[in-house]
Amino acid sequence: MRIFVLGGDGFCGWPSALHLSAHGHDVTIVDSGVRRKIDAELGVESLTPIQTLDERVAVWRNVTGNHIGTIDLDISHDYAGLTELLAAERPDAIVHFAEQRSAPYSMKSPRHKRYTIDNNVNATHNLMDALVETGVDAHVVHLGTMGVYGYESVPVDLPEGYLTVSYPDRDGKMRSREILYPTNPGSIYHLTKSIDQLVFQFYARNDGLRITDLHQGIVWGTQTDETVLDEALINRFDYDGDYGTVLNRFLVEAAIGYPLTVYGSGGQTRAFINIRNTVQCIRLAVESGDQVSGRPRVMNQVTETHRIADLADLVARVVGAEVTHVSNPRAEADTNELSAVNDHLIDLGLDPILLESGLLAESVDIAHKYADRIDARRIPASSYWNRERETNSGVAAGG
Ligand code: NAD
Ligand code: USQ
Repeated sequence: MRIFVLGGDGFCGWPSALHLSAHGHDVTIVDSGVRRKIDAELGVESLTPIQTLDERVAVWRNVTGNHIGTIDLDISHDYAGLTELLAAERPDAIVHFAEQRSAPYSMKSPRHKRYTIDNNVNATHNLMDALVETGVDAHVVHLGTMGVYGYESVPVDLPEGYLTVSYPDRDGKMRSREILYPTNPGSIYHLTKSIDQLVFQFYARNDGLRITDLHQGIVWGTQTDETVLDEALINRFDYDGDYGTVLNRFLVEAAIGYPLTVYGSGGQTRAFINIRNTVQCIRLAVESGDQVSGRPRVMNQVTETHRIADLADLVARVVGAEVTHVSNPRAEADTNELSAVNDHLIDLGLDPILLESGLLAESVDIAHKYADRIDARRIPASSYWNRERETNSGVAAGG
């Protein structure tokens, strides 16, 4: 298939592009490079030394003989460029990773809130609008997030996107219908994924666009079968207070003897998935596109759930580290339960890699190998959800 990977220079996009290419697909990466500019803004670098996108695809070609095209395009602001590209190339499928994906970055300041809304909502809407304008019948596979469901400790296994609700009509007769699961986002970033869902619902109904929305959990790990083929193909690994996700942060912290930063009680339960499973799920979603018609297909892209405090204990045990509880910069439930159905992807062939698989050792090795690239000053959180959280952190409000 001819596949566009929007955001294909990022942490999930790069290994997904390689995986799709390795499986015989004709891949083109579309990326504005904004994530690398944000690294510069924050004064931080990936733990792993990532090459430029041009170097990466050249090495991939040398190693495998496969060509991956690259297009430098901001899909949120260059609508004309996007329509021209779609009309010229007419892809069969489009994987849409191209959004600002950090919750803390989205909450840093009024500017960061507006940037995240502007970038993410326009990216998704421009893509829908451009598909309609050009008449390209590409299946869109979008990365959503488990966070759209919120963390309310409901005593159910979260369904995949839709909920059947019953309510009395004005004559008291019970009616029933399926609705999008009520969304309860915990950050501006998560809010954009909630808005994306409504955009998809509209364009599927109004224009018959074919869309799969993957509600993915927190991704851990770095390498995949494809990125290990050459050091120049290595994947990004974020560890800073804005972009580092919790398990990868704990591994880096352990590698340099920095006490593991559990926010609050650590009673928050979250969903997780290994990056090797991410790339597999993307391929399974793309290759099953002919099953998608009518309303958007929603699949929960998760393999397990864990309490943050348990993860810290696990890393402390495996790597040997101290655990510390710091004041939570985020306004979120201190404790919650979470369980989610993932039947769709399991039925398509997802083979879950669980934390106990031994792959943790791979990330530990990477953290140790590149430990001299870690800037410990970038580890503490520097983004607060509201004034109260900032005051509680001991940092002067506004500072
Ligand atoms: P990332 O920041 O590493 O990659 C995103 C890529 O998109 C970057 O290369 C960036 O330059 C590009 N991009 C952003 N805005 C763009 C625009 N307007 N035009 C063109 N390119 C643009 O993020 P990631 O971790 O790879 O996440 C990819 C997607 O998966 C995101 O939508 C994110 O919300 C979702 N997701 C990620 C995780 C995770 O744990 N990393 C979990 C669940 C969902
Ligand atoms: N946390 C800590 N210590 C840390 C970092 C985080 O205790 O050092 C806690 C947070 O308070 C939170 C949990 O760990 O309760 C998860 O935080 P995270 O930064 O790992 O993940 P999150 O902000 O939810 O975002 C990440 C990705 C995002 C994706 C989301 C999937 O950055 O793109 O959408 O995971 S999910 O969480 O399932 O919605």
